[in-house]
Amino acid sequence: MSPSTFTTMLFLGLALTVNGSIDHNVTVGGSQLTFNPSNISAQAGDTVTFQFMPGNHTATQSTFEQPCQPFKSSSGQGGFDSGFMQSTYTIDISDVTPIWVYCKQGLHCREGMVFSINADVAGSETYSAFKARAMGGTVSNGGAGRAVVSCFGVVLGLFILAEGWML
Ligand SMILES: [Cu+2]
Repeated sequence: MSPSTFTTMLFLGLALTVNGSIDHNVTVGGSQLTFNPSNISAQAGDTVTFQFMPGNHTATQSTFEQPCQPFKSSSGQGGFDSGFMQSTYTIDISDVTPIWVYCKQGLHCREGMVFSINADVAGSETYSAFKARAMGGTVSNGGAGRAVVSCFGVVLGLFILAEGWML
């Protein structure tokens, strides 16, 4: 590998292991309720290491359909769950199937504390669609009400602003 490639990889925070796989570092929490970076692509053989900041966060696998619920396969098998962590937690990537992750602490998921691996770049199942779903934007059971209320708030705000200009 050329020195510039190596420098670029250091810049991206990627660590190349001896067998050519990459360990992706993801910071969980900190000054904001986020995973940082919030969406990555990873290859089979790579690992993802979550580094937990103080605040009792988790990295818990979910599904695109239910971002804030723990993953359960059709056969009833659960996904990974770091539990409430203070240090690091590493998962192995076995293929490029999208992996959806959230923080199960309090309302963190509803506030957008979600993460994805190999989400669609375009199309319906993107990271931003997943995050919107987590925050209730496209969910019909209860989430829609919140979106309507905030939309109403914006309209009301604009109306008050317009009134202010006219006076
Ligand atoms: Cu959290």
